[in-house]
Amino acid sequence: MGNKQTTFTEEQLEAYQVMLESEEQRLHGRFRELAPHLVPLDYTNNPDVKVPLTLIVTMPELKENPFRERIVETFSEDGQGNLSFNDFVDMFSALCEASPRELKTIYAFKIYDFNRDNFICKEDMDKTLNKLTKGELTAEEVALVCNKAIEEADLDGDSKLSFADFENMISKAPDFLSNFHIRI
Ligand SMILES: [Ca+2]
Ligand SMILES: [Ca+2]
Repeated sequence: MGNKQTTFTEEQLEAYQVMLESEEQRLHGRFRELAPHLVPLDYTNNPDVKVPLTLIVTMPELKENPFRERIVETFSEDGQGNLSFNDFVDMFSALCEASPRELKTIYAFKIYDFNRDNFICKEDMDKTLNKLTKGELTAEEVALVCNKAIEEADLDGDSKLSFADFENMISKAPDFLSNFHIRI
């Protein structure tokens, strides 16, 4: 006797699989159009191909984003800013609107942590602010805003933001993650 519940679940699973596959194909098309001379059409054997940062940041989804280089660097497994197709898929799935807030917070922290010491310090904050304001503030103004932001978010008083400090800060500013929404 067939079990209806199981059949239904299997069908759902299959539909989900098909959706994932077509999504991946779509992303692969986007990946390939960035560097048709590098990326083979047939991806079944998962070839070791990487597309350089300079090409990735030209995508319309990224080119207006002040953090585009940092975003790509953060998802680049080789640390040089080159993206494999897997890195590319990870980047767009982590930053899409449907991605969980916790995941976005983790990546936003990595993106802001320019010197990768697992803290957001004044120096990181300085770079962030300069990117956001496109150099419209004077060095003095930037320093003032950085100090203020760190002072407010720094829960343990070590003058830099740990992930816990950062998480707490973000929970109070829901718009904060909007720089990290990317629709592809
Ligand atoms: Ca840092
Ligand atoms: Ca702290």
